[in-house]
Amino acid sequence: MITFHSEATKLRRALTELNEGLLVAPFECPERVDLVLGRVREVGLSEVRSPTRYGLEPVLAVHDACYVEFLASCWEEWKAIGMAGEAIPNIWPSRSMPGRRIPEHIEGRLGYYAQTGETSICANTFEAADISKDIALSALVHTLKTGEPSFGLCRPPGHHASSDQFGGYCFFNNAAIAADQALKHGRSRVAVLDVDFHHGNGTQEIFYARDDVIFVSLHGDPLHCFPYYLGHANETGSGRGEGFNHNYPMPPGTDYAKWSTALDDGLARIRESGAELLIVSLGVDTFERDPISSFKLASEDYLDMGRRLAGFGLPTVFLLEGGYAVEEIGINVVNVLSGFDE
Ligand code: SP5
Ligand code: ZN
Repeated sequence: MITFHSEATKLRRALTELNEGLLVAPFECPERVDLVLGRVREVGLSEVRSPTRYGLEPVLAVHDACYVEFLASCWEEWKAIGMAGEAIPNIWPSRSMPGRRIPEHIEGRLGYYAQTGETSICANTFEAADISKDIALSALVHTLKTGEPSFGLCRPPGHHASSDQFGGYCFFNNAAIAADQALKHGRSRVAVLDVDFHHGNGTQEIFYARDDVIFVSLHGDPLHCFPYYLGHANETGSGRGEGFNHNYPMPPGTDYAKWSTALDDGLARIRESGAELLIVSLGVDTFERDPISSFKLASEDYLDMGRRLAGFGLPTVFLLEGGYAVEEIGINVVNVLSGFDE
């Protein structure tokens, strides 16, 4: 295993997250990176390398150009008109007001490009998202070249980011960008397996009508859990993509015995698809003491998860998504990776 990491992921340090009606210190904080990296070093998991820079072309292959431009300039524009705090969206195009024209005012553009209100845009958000996707691409390229597994210590995470909207702490969809580039490097089908507690709505949206990327997500049932409006079992893809999207929604309280049954089923779908590469959207917010989630996985379960993924036998790239019980995030992430390496 090799780890890709950059200190620059910590440049985004938002002050606010709207949670339970209060502005709190964000769960998705830079300290997460230190905890995971600290554990990688503590157990001697792997060499730690800096990412290569890949520019915006791979981003523009999956994200809308005006969305990328918005992310690049949002914070400066927000400050320029004298807004007092962080850029927090508070109005959106909605069912009764679909929003076919993009507003000029930054407040209107902010809502247009936002899915959710919990994620504030602050200084260096774009820069951190840009390096996060470079970490993902560096991990991908390493695995494509060597066949060896790799771990991208991505931050901010990516799986909620859709082609033209940020949300759920995500700005660029690292896994989607990597999957798309794997195809451009000659793979004909790639799998994204999303084990984060939350449905990977962005990844699903990006590949929904495509058959070259199979998306499998195990997550809290959207009837009860964020992101609420996508992730049901009957969302199976559209057009040529029909049969290449598989959701495994599970109720709050789900433990590893039940969760791992869904994992095995999802892996069987990936096997049938003939995918040549596995990208794992690795969130560990399925942990029993995660502060914003409700599954019941224990630290040792992550070792078994890693072993099962290794047994699957495809070249594998792990990309960090969520996981917020900060003291344990390092242990749980590295347990997956060590289990894989056994
Ligand atoms: C990458 C990732 O894991 N993003 C998750 C974003 C979730 N943000 C909103 C969570 C709202 C949870 N509210 C639960 C309150 C429980 N006390
Ligand atoms: Zn999550």
